[in-house]
Amino acid sequence: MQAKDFVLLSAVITLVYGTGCTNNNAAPTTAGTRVDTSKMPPVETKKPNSKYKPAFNGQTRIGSVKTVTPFKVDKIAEKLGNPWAVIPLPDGRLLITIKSGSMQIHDASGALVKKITGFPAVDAGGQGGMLDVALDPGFSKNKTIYWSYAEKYGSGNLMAVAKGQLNEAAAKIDNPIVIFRATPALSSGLHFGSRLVFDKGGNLFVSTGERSILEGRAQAQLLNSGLGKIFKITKDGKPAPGNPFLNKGNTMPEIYAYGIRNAQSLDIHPATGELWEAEFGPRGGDELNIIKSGKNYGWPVITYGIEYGGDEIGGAIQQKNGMEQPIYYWDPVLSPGGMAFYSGAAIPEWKNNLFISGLSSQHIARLVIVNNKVAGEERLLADKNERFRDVAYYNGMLYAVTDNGKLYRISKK
Ligand SMILES: [Ca+2]
Repeated sequence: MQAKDFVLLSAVITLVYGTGCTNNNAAPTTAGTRVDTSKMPPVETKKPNSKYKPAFNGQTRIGSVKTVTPFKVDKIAEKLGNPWAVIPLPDGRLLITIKSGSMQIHDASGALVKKITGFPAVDAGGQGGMLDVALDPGFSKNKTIYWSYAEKYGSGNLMAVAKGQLNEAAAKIDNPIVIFRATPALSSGLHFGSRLVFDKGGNLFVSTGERSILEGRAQAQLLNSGLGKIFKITKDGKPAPGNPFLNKGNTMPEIYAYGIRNAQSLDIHPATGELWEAEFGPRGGDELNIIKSGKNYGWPVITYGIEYGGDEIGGAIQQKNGMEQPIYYWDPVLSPGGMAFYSGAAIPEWKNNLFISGLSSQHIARLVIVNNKVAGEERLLADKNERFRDVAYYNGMLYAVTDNGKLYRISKK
């Protein structure tokens, strides 16, 4: 073990398990409960799809970790149809989007409180439909919400972002208005993204995909196309001040970062304030990235995956100057739905860990993060045999929705 590895490992042990003298809230700290992640085999045991090598140690198949604090998993609702997103309201109730084109509010015990209608029509074929939702930072007073959806547009379809106000009874959306469209429209039922997350400055990050078809895939590298991008917009859908491609000629000024394949996963790290993203790659190339202004995340030029048919992609390269490396990747894939950082102290070893819902992988990935690298991975709820579409954090608890219409709560026992 090299000196730098020892420093990292010590940091992992300290972060995950605390030290007896400095952290009274830490999990049990006797020597027997400490886990040396470098000696635990990775959670992934299947053969990788590609023969590619990671750019650095720990970029894939990190050692596994295991939660020691007792926690419980409760299925608190089912038969929700196709829920796509779950977010907490300020009072702890849950706002859930339904892919067919509506939303509903459930109380903290899972009971349905209200169905919300009145949204503009969604294009609910394939991966399209009602997608993500975010609350205005002033939601408690202005009742404004923002949502993303697949919209029929021109002769094709695209991902649009709209906003409106929940009416007094929270049963209808008032004044719905589209504030942004990820143009151009193409005809495809796939890779719409998307997630919405506000930054501390009150601007909205929006992720989208490249629509899967080759015509869209190539546009992930083009700065005059809204496909395969991360955007940063104001509450009115204008380019956010300070965006990297403002006034740069033939560019879309709402773009914040590019070279994205299909990102259904965004959250802000609670300690660093940085934007984290996970995206569906090709076969064996799902990625975790930290998104920075103006950066190129490489798709479809560099990737750790191959086509689902087995062919290599482009020049079959994984690294290129001017293109960002993922901080982690999965081969075989995770199929990342939504993500949420755990920011509370109820389960101390989870503080600032990242949880990502897995679709085809059928579990929730828990990632221990140290110095912006993945330092340990655990699979949660793998016994449920569910495609996890989204995960949310609220007050020490995690909530997750599945494609099969179930709502789970994960909390300290
Ligand atoms: Ca990438």
